[in-house]
Amino acid sequence: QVDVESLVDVKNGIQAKRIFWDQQIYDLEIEQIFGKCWQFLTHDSLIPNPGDFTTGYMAEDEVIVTRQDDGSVKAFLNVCTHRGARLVAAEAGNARAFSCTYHGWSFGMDGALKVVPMEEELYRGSLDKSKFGLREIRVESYRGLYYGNFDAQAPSLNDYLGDVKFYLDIWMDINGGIELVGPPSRSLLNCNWKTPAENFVGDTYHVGWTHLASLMALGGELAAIGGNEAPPNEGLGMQVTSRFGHGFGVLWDAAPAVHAINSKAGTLYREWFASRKPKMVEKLGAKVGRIYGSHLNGTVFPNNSYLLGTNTFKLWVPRGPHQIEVFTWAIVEKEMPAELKNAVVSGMNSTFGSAGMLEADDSDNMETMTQNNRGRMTREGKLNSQLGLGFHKLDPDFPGVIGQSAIGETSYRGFYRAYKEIMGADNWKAILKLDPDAWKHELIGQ
Ligand code: UNU
Ligand code: FES
Ligand code: FE
Repeated sequence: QVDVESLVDVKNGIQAKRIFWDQQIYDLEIEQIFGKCWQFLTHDSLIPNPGDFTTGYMAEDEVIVTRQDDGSVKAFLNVCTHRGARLVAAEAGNARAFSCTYHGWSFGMDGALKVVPMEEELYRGSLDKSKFGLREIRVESYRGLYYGNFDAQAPSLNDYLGDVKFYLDIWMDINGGIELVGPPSRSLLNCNWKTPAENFVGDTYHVGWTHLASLMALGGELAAIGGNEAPPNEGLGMQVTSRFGHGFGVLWDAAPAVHAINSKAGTLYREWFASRKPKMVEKLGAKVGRIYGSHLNGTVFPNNSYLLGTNTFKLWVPRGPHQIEVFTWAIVEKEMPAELKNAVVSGMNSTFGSAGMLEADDSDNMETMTQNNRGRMTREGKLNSQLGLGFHKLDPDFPGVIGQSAIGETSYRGFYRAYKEIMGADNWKAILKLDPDAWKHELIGQ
């Protein structure tokens, strides 16, 4: 039995260290978080045509996502309804039907059970095929991104994204939108899924320290913060958090600042932002339009993270409490010329791909944060996310709760506030009954 109340102290910015370790907490997360929240599946650009499919995971459940003849997208458990073997082994492809490797039951792209070998002769009319279609999963999309949800009562994806849609639109909706470039690289890390999710939601503190050597070697402007010789000035950035835990950090005007100043990719990328930015400013005003061309690090709760500027798109798939499988795609803007798209993809791979320099920098921290909880004294400990506590504001131009500095833990606190609420709730109805502004007061403490 998990005492959810004891896991997170919202007011004081404290979490129990055992959230990275205990099997019972993990089991409750599978029910409460992954059983109720929207989980990333795929993007339009990865399954453009009827019959296209991709396979993946919603937490530990294996899923297939298929493009229908009418252009819509459906998702199913990737599990044969006969004796339960995995249905599709391929990672992606185009198909008219899926046949199980075990006895050959075959399903259409719409999930219906179509063909049962020797059905007449063996079942003699006794099998009701209409009752053995694939188990369908609720799917909704936002700006070409598809997410799945196991809970019919969950709010729409639109309502779930809430305040962060405003910010996602700045890079997903204006101009031609984005594409994800696959197939995703996949790698195993021996860490709890929340260690990278919280890092991407709000950790700019580590950038100049953990990534010192990589930033210097890469030779972009961000090398200037390497070593943390002085705190960044107040104007360097901000953090944002929202009701259901989604959040991000901003480094103003620093989108391409990881990439070498005089490299071909760096030059193309800087020119791209310089040419597109004026349109954004015209549309959104100077204050909001500045988000475009800034470096963003964010997480869509619970386990879907992204970096804009470094253009990595991540899914941290849990594999028990102490391991994840990382899926990494690259983000490109649709209207970028092919040469720039290629440069962005290769820049992403050298920074945040499976063998990327910054990915490797982070991995050791994620793994020790998890594995040192083998120690019984260690896991009795606490985690501190008090940076910038009390230094929040509401801003009429920026939805959500704003942390007023580039380096702070406002979006950590927002992430864990939502985590606690969803972990402890009987169902979505109970969560949605709450005053829709109560979360802000809880975070800001007034
Ligand atoms: O590691 C990160 N989250 C990061 C790296 C953030 C901004 C720039 C580079
Ligand atoms: Fe942050 Fe040690 S200084 S985990
Ligand atoms: Fe990092």
